[in-house]
Amino acid sequence: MAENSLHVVDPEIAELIKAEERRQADTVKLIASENYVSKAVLAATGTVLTNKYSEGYPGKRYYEGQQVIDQIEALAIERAKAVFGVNHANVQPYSGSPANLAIYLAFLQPGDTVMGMGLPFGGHLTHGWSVSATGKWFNPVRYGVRKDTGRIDLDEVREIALRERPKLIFCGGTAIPRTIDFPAFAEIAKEVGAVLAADIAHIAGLVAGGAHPSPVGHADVISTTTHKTLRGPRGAMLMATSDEHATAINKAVFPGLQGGPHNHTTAAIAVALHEAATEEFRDYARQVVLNAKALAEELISRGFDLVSGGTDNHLILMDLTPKGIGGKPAAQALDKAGLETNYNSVPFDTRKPFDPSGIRIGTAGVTSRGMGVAEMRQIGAWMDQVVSALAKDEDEAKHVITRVHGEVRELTSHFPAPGLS
Ligand code: DSN
Repeated sequence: MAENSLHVVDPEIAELIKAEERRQADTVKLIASENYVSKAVLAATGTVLTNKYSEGYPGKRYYEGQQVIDQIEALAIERAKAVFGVNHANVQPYSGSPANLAIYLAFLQPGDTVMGMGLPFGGHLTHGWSVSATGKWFNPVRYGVRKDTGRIDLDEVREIALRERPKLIFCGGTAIPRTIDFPAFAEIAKEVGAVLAADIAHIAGLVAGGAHPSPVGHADVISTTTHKTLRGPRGAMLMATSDEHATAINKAVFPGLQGGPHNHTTAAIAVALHEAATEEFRDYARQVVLNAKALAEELISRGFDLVSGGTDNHLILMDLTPKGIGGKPAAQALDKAGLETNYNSVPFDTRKPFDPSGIRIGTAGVTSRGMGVAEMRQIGAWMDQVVSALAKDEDEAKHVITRVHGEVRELTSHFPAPGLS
């Protein structure tokens, strides 16, 4: 009803949402952890399901009135099990960090040792980084990548694990451009008696779509957000194969860490998983990787220094040091030109995290818009033009940014983003 519409009730917020929609439509989204969800996922998110409390799990709740919610959550769980080939799924974690915290609560005591990839090497805060509760309340030990290859050295990981005897090992992270060797991590975890957690937040859509090996059968628990390459709402899931691990995880999520699940998000996760089970999604996942490889090749041909020399997945991490410019000013200039990335530390970075040497790029969003290899080559050229101009001269950079911004808007007008009107 018109009198209840957002525009009437709160025109200020309505206008801001419209402005953000316009911004998203006009921008080339290259943030590796973002995507565009479908109209169906958006529709499920904005529903009356937000009105309902459902502490507990399907069939065992602490509030009445769960006749419908139980069916929605059960459907989301079944779809997660089918898409990822797991025996158990918990679709309630509010997002990736709470999901990972639940793993600690399930398997560790405060002070126990956790091993994860260091944040500047591509790990996540919750893998035991010092500023995170996981680094303060547990004993973190870290692995990184080799300086010469930019890749994880599994011999080094094994050495650290044998020395430190962690109870929990995380593999996966937020800025890893290469395939994660789940079987090798599983062997190391088994050797030291650790629980292996695969954090596939970034690559979940690629795993679901068959474009990255699956951790199933190797990792004891799998953690993922649902909104990155998987293209669902802001949320998370935890998955396990064994009953024992699943029971520990379920108890940790509720009542260990969380209260009522966000039922509107659960429904949207179910919709996203329904979409992820299609052949169309498999094509998308394959294209995400092809696009990342094409963009990486273009950038390398233009003299950019890519960590590990390229990519196997959706993600590119570049060190801008050879271009004579920091990651932050580069990301800011690219954003002004309509190319949205984030500044990021690179392995062995000598600069601070708030002003690091690199930028991180991802191809999930552009692939969801239907862009392909030709567009990736164009985007690589634009990035080069903006960064090179910025490194040379501020005035010249202004002209280049204005020109590229116009060209970006022309390109985006031919590739409507899913979910946007
Ligand atoms: N913030 C996410 C990312 O951008 O990778 C990780 O939590």
